[in-house]
Amino acid sequence: MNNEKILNKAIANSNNVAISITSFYNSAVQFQQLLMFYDCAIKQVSTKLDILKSEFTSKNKRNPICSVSNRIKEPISILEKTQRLNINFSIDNIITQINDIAGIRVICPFIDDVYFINNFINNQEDIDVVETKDYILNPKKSGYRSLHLIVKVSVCFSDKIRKIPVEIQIRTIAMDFWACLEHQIHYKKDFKMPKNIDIELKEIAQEIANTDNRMLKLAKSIINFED
Ligand code: 0O2
Repeated sequence: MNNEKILNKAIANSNNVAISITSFYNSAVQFQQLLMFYDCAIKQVSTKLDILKSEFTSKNKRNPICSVSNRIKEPISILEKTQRLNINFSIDNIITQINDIAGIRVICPFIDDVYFINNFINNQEDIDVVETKDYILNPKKSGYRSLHLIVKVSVCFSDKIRKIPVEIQIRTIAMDFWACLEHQIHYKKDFKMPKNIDIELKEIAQEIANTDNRMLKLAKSIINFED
């Protein structure tokens, strides 16, 4: 190959590298902006829950919320989910097909408080509840209990209002206790859990649910939940 040909090939290759770096950079910028959208939606919902907490505190009323936490799904978990759903890892697919990139978890004292928070979320003008999964009424096969809402939060940006999906998990302290410990026990995903462990975990979930119901009954004999 003469020098001119080698030079031309090098230029062509460097153009390809430049193009792929540019497209990688553009995707990275888009991805970062996408995560900012989710972060803003989390802030909007969290602020509403904070205001609710402040209102109850100022009125000296019992608080229906113990704690609120949030997370944005790790990029590696987003990638795993696209593979599980058998879709390409593209910004468009992430926006339209994955609803739990932004997650908020609300922990309540009693089961009735979970449904109070559910009503509160359903009554917000800037939040559309698009799906409700009641794993309290219909627990998962594992024994997992929680109320999951997939919502779209209308967030005002400088150019337009965007509807950002957020998954809100609402559960009692008792349900959270089981879910956190079960998650730790199931931490090693590649380890095949012996069947008896799963059976026992499910039984424990039932015992905890019975205790949760007894606590609610007890509380209702003392506290007026409608108040
Ligand atoms: P993380 O760490 O919370 O991000 P999918 O959303 O497609 O994965 P599905 O069944 O449609 O699955 O969603 P669903 O039922 O709303 O539940 C998803 C989330 O609920 C999980 O999120 C967990 O947080 C929680 N969850 C569901 N089942 C169990 C369970 O058996 N044990 C525990 N400890 N948690 C559970 P991620 O994305 O898996 O994890």
